[in-house]
Amino acid sequence: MKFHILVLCGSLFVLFSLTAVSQPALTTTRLEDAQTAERVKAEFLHAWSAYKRYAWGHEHLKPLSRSYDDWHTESLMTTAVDALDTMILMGLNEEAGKTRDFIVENLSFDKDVEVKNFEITIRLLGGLLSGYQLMRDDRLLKLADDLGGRLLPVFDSPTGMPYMYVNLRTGKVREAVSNPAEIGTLLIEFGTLSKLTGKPVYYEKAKQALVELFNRRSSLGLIGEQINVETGVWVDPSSHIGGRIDSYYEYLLKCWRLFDDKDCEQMWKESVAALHKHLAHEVPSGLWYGRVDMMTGERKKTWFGGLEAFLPAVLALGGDLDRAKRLQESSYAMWNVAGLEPELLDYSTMKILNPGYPLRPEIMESAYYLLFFTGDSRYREMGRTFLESLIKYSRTENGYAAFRNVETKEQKDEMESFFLAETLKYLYLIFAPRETIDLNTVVFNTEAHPIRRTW
Ligand code: DMJ
Repeated sequence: MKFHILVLCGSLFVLFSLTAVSQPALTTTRLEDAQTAERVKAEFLHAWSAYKRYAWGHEHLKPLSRSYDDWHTESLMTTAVDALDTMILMGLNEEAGKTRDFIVENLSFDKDVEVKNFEITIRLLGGLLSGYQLMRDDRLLKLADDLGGRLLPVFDSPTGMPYMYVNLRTGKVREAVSNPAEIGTLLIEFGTLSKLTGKPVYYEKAKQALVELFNRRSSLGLIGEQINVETGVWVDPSSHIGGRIDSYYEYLLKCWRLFDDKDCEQMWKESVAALHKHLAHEVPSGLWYGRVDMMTGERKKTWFGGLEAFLPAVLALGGDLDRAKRLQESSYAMWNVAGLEPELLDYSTMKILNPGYPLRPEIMESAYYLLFFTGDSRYREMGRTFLESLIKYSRTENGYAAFRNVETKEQKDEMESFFLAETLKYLYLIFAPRETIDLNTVVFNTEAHPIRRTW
């Protein structure tokens, strides 16, 4: 059964081709959910208008000091590009049209700045590509192609695994000690760029990086936290699903689904089996995924945090609903220790180790995937908890503020672009009609930019 939804987008229209899945049945959205979706949209506009007022054209809003923060000496407009497709999904078409016009008229990558390849790829390249697919505006693809070409020198290492930094104008690269997330979270964006431009080089380079990393797994099938891309030697053997590793696993599964890439399928299946065997940890408080040595499998830490909370989404997408549900309950328990999510928790004691919270989206993302694949209203309840806590503790007069300490609720003068690109997008999708996005045909990159196989 096929649905076609026409979304007016300024003078353009966007065609979403959605294939309904057999389970669970599409349900009518209840009035309460529709009202909550509208509320999320209003909160998006509250944060977005503060960005426009105090940080327009810059990287990020600083909500407490009513100023902005740039990553480099010249801005790459990260928040504007990152937030563009959230506006489209929320039906804020006029605002999206204006933002798109501002981006194409003002954003240039011909800058003498040294950027972090991973962040620029997932936020800017991903945002431009999804914007292009949703708005059908060739100028966005042209910008993406220009950016992709400027990032390519990162892959010129002896192993083909990318350096961390590159100068957008000179192509000079730096920093050989990298990590699986930064090496292996590139193929959705570079692969899509190849498919849309007809230039195979992007796909080939990002795929080789992923395979080179996978090939350096231990005999247990595990990878570590840091590796030297020149020598191929592991620098830190700590194996987990948190920061520096997380989205490597996400992209193995998603690249199989998006590109029907059989190598990715095989790498995903082997890797996730090793995670279940060596990292999964059943303790009285539930199922968690901790930290082990990649070579020996010896358990090192009972740590889990906000970044780790991505895994239920990926497990649900891969069809493992049982583990996904149990792990999401653990993440929810972590959220409820302080009524906001800590960056790091010791799950053997339920004590918070790092009390920061930069407004991360992973726990909402997992609730959304589980809601989509199970239809269980439990995940809407979780969504309500997340939303209420954010409104209560994080909302400021001018946008939303991150936290230095979720226990004392001390705020931090920071609103990362992923709050608009991801956190509010997934919260919105939890309450919006289920058919807004079909997770069977749309693949979100790790920054929540929806990519469809239009090629
Ligand atoms: C985002 O930039 C992405 O989701 C990335 O995969 C992890 N870090 C942030 C959100 O936590």
